[in-house]
Order: sequence, then structure tokens, then C-alpha cells
Amino acid sequence: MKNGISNKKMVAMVLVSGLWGLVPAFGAIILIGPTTNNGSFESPVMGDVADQQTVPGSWTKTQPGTWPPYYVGLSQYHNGERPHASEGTQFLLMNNNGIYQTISATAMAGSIYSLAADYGNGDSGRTGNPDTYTFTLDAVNPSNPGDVVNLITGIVYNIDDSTWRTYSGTSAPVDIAQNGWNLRLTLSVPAIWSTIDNVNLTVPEPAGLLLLGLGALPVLARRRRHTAGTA
Ligand SMILES: [Ca+2]
Ligand SMILES: [Ca+2]
Repeated sequence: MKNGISNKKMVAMVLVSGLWGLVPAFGAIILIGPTTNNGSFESPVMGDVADQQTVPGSWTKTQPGTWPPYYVGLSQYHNGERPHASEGTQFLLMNNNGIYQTISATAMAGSIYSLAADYGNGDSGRTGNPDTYTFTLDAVNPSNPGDVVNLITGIVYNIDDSTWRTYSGTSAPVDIAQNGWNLRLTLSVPAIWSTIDNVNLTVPEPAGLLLLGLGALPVLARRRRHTAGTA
């Protein structure tokens, strides 16, 4: 073989690289989680005295106004009760407000994003006020912040019975037009005393690996054309 790599070896390489893209051997990439970008609202750590604290630096208030009627805080105890977090010891407590976070990783064409978050009234002292939660993942054009393409929108309603429930949603593959755009996650509630914890934003299928697998196909096609032309 003057070309060094036999057709049989080339076919094997294509098969292996193709499988490489399909098998989630490296697991999901975590963009927000209990220990990543404060997805569990554990930071800053609260002392035993404080009941509530303003939203930490990793998240920004949607509505900068203060109570009443706008409220964003971290809660650990309410009226002397023990923690009711679904993950860790603290959770997000909001009223008529929202928070958002722009993730350092940018949107990647072909990637699928998964969002999961626990919602409900973790603060059992505030039951009796039904809640509507909106979970939104957007791609934002870095050169024009007003240019926004929605990737995930989830709206859930909670009867407020002190039980944590889990929302989960998945995006369609990101279009090439949004490749490199910023990713912004927003959690918002109209009212009343709504709690969120354990936010997880992940990329279940690393698009780069899938593209690596598909990328070997044109190589094989070119090689076949070359072989046919010189035979
Ligand atoms: Ca937590
Ligand atoms: Ca409520």
C-alpha cells in the first residue's frame, strides 16, 4: 500500500471515531450544578443567625427593586425551623422576582442542553401561596444583547404543599447561527414566596466528539474517489 493506511484500517478508524461520538464515555459537561456556579445556592454560606441573604454574585436579580414587593434571597431557616433544602442546606427564596446567570461557556452548534431544577415550597412556613415558575435558557448574541434565541422554556405550577418537585427540559440542537453566543439561564416567579434548589444545566452529548466522528466520513469519501481515479 503506497498510501500507508489500508482501506480496512481506514474503515475501522471511521467506525471507531463514529462510535466515539455516540457513546457518552465522558458523561455530561456540567455548566451549573450543586458544586458548579452555585446551582444549589450554598454560597455564600449563611450563619446560624441570619434567616435570609441577598442573592450571591454568581446570580443577578432580574428586578433590582427590594421588598416589598420584590424579593430574592437565600433561605436556610424560617421561623426557627430546620433546613428544608432539596440539596445541601440552603435554597433560593423569591417573591415577584427572578435571577439570571450568564455561563462562561458559550453555545456550541449541535449541542443539546438539559436543565433540571427542584421547585416547590421548601420553606414550609410559607405554604398556602401557590407558585408558578418559569425556567428559561437563552442564547444571547454577544455583539447585540437584544438578539436573543430561546433554547428552553419551562413553566410549571406548584400547589405549594411543602413538597419538592423536579422540572426537567431539553433543548433542540443549537443552530450554527448561535454558535459562540452566550448562554443565559433565568429562573423567575410572579409570586408568592417560591423556592428553587438544585439547579443542573448540562450538555449530555459533547458536540465536538460527534463532529469528530462525522468528520472522518469525508476523509473516507475523498480516499475512495482518489483510489478510483488512480486504479
Ligand atoms: Ca441547596
Ligand atoms: Ca408559595
